[in-house]
Amino acid sequence: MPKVALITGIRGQDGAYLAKLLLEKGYEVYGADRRSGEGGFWRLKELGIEKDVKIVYMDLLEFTNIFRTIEKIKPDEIYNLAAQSFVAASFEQPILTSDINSLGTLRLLEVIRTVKPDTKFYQASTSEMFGKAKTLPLNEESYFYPRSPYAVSKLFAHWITVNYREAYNIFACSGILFNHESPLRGTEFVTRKISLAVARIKYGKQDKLVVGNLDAKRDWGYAPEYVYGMYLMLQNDKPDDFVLATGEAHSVREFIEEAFRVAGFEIYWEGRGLEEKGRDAKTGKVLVEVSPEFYRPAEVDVLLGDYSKAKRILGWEPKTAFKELVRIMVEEDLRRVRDGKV
Ligand code: NAP
Ligand code: F7E
Repeated sequence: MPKVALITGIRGQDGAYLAKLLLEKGYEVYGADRRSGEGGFWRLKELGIEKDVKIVYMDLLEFTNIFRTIEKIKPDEIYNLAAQSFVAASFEQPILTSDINSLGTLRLLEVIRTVKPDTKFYQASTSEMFGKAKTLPLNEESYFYPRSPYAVSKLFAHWITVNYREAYNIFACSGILFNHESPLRGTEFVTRKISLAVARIKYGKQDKLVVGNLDAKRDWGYAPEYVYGMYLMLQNDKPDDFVLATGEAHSVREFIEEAFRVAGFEIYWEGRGLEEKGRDAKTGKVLVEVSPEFYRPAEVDVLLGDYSKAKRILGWEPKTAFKELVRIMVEEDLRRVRDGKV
């Protein structure tokens, strides 16, 4: 009998990569979809697995819906990847963000406790929970100081996962993942916004890239490697919490410079703050501008992770370094734009 996995957030970046991995491992994979519109399965299509994932309708906002789905499927493993995951939007929709991310996780755990307590549970926690970090690098013992409604909502989900493990002996793991990116990343996130803009600029379909805080630093890894870490957590002897990261931080500015380099442009910077501009070294043309529209009410300046526990216990390590990640993303977007596939 194949193992049965239920992935919430199947339309998202991680949902697609994780589904592919679990299918390759022989799992029967169910993907929970809240039916947010047509065209949303493009990631499963790009990975060639849209016919292999069994789609079930399940929204984290509706308890009875979750109850019936889990009762019917009886999954061995649940990966809770569904979320209102865009930090900027969480400032506009804080209550919805909490309902989905915090209470949605609790609803799932309550159903597991009631219906199938031997289900292994993975919670998609985040480095955003560290927020205004006092010391770097950050590990499982570091202090949490969330800086957005998103981060606060995820902190609730993290602790309720720990609590259900301790109170009810549920095999529940919290993966504290630092930013992980790929060509399947949503275009609202800064890395993919940059890679797509660079490709469009290269092919004359866009004039410039407009961004917010150029100095924010993140620990950016490659998403397919991170979903493998999620899988490893649920195969471990005992449930626990793990940081997955690369151990390197780079700024948005560096990401932009490297992305343009991959496409054959050299950028130089001029001005400061909102007046700062990135120009093409050959022509002087403005290719990058800054707008307050993309600044956040409270920013997380820098995140840098220490993945030594995951390495020691799970044997997990990141393989794709920063420049390689940027290259993968920009080259894929160059191909897509050239072939009219965006
Ligand atoms: P993503 O691309 O934004 O995908 C999230 C998915 O959740 C979307 O497919 C969305 O469905 C679904 N969803 C939203 N609200 C829902 C609801 N009420 N009921 C059911 N499904 C709902 O996110 P991702 O980058 O793959 O990240 C996966 C998870 O890891 C998220 O929980 C995120 O917060 C967390 N995380 C991500 C990173 C990262 O760097 N990527 C790092 C740490 C943690 P629709 O398509 O229908 O909108
Ligand atoms: O922002 C700055 C922005 O939106 C990264 C989610 O997956 O990772 C993600 O959250 C940084 C921030 O990701 C723009 O202010 C500058 O400092 O790509 P992002 P995020 O907020 O780090 C974590 C780990 C998650 O858990 C989340 O779900 O880049 N930035 N200019 C910009 N950001 C965006 N989006 N757009 C800009 O124009």
